[in-house]
Amino acid sequence: MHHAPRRAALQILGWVATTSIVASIPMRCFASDRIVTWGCAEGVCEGQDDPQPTIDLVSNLSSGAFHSMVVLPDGILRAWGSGSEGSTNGSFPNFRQSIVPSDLGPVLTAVGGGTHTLALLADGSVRAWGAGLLNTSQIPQFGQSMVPADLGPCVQIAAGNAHSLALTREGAVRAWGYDGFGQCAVPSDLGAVQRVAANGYTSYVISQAGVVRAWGLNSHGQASPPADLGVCSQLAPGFVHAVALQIGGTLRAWGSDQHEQVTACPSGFFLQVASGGYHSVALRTDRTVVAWGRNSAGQCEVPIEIGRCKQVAAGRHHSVALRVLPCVGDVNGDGVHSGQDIGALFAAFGATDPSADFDGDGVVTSIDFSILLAAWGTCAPE
Ligand SMILES: [Ca+2]
Ligand SMILES: [Ca+2]
Repeated sequence: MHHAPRRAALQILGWVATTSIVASIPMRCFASDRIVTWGCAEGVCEGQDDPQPTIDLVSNLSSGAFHSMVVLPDGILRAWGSGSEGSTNGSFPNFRQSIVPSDLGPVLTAVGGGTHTLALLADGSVRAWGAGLLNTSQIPQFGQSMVPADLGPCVQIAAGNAHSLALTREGAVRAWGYDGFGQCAVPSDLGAVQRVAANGYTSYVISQAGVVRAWGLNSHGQASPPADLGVCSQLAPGFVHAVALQIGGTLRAWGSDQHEQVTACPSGFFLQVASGGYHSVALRTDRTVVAWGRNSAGQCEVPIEIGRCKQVAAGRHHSVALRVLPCVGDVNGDGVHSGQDIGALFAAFGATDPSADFDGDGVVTSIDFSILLAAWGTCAPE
């Protein structure tokens, strides 16, 4: 393995990378040092768990139903999973959704639908590929990858199963692709919008005031946000449920509860939430990861060795997270050295706290403080 030296280094720091976390569920973890995937039991995945080649410095993790993507620092988009060059399993939808166009300019973000991919480029233009490059009105070719010629520069994008959404620089919400449930019929009274979101056959926005609106399929109440939802900053729709991150950092879920997507929604405080098909994944403020909902392929079995993360994403049968690489002296696990680490170390002084006990003698002492000072500034750049 060409990243064995780093694994060895992690082991020196007390990290032991393993490849099989839950014995009963085949999965591949630590496919790269940065990216961790889980779920993907045998027979329900085609490479979603295998970002190749190993990708290190990445940002803007996202997933479609059967594929995942990251953006490299120079704006290059990498994708893996179903619909790639290596797709051979006929039971998986192969519309080349994981094959990034070679002439794509620098990418800011990308999102995945059921079988298509949308990319927002640095110049504000939107590109799409995969299913829906044609509009045949036959599944799944509904024109969802036919970006409107008059779209203009955009600031955000979202993808449902077979439709696409964009928020233009001028503040308009545009939708195209499959409209069988009115998911492309953008309400005329949305007002100022800060975010668009989509999954399944439903579309969502968060207004500038933080109010969630939804339209399209409402088979399980997924398009009916709770009346007392309050101000929200993020929205993570699943296929027939939705989870919002409320302004105080708490989560609220609604829609289908068939797999306890709603009733198992965790309490506590969060930085980010993502939803796949029938499960959700969230990043707590301490950067640990929690997943709930349908666990048919192990998609909710968060690997215990995952450590702290900075972003999560979810597909139909898989989950994926971007790790904060562990480094000596990073007490709060945010990937950098700062005064917060010194404060956290002194708060744990004299106590048993593995996150600040760098020499592993079981107690936080001045020796650990000197180790922190010696390591100052050496965390890997994000
Ligand atoms: Ca830190
Ligand atoms: Ca110690």
